[in-house]
Amino acid sequence: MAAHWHVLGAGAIGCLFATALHRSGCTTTLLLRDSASKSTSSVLVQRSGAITEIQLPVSATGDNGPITHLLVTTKAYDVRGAVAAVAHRLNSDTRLLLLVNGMGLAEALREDYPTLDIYCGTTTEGAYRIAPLHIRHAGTGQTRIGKPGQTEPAPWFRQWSRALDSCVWDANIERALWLKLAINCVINPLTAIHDCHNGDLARRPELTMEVGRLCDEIAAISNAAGYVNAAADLEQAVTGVIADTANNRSSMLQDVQGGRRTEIDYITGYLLAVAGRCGIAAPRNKSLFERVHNIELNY
Ligand code: KPL
Repeated sequence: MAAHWHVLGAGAIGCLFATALHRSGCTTTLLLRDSASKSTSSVLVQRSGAITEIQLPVSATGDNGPITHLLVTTKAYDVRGAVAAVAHRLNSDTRLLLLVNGMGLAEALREDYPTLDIYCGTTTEGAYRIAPLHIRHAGTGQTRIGKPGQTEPAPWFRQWSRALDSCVWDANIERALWLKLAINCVINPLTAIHDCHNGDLARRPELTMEVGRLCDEIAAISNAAGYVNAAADLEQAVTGVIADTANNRSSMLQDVQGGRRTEIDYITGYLLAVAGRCGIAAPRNKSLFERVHNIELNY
């Protein structure tokens, strides 16, 4: 029987995956802080100009039904609070899949809920929120899912591979998460600080030089932390993502433009913590970290 997924974090990625799972035959419920006594909500997904409306069941986080499969797609800084709001609905059989920016949160959740079965993922699907429960699916990407130390896919994974165009089980998910973190450490703060599209990092020579210097610094940290493969391919990987997402505004730039808190603590902040533990100096990343925090202070 298909698993029943509850989705915590009804932003762009949450709505995209909730509707994809629903279309593939899984019961998929959106968890909302306040469901206003509604039993369903319509989610609008815009693709190449066409809009599809999908009715999804909704449940208030404070309701009581047990949750067997929980997908968490909130902002990084909301993860622990959001999971705490549904903790009374979780048990030792619950599978939790964390698909958020940054790193460090799976470890935090494992400490908060030692008996919970926690998986991690990363995606390059391009989705943007236009309005509450209204998203644009701008580009198909790949989703990688795994659990540290688990080589075989989890039983529920088959549904995910059916639901998404490209979804793989990654036996070394930590490496994938680190590479994504490294890419975000370069693109997100630079675009937020310079108020530019991702593609400008390849078009403006002073920014392209800074991309190179940051990649060198992050490669040294990656090496020291044991992510040797990520270190070797980093600049190529970053340049590839800049080219593929040239017309995008990074999530951090969107947060800054919207006057919202950014995820810098979970992206560059996590990298700096690893650099500190490994005894590697990271002045360029430290400077970006401080500059993004200064922008937030001036909202
Ligand atoms: O993940 C992203 C983000 O904006 O958070 C990138 C890959 C930089 C695409 O914009």
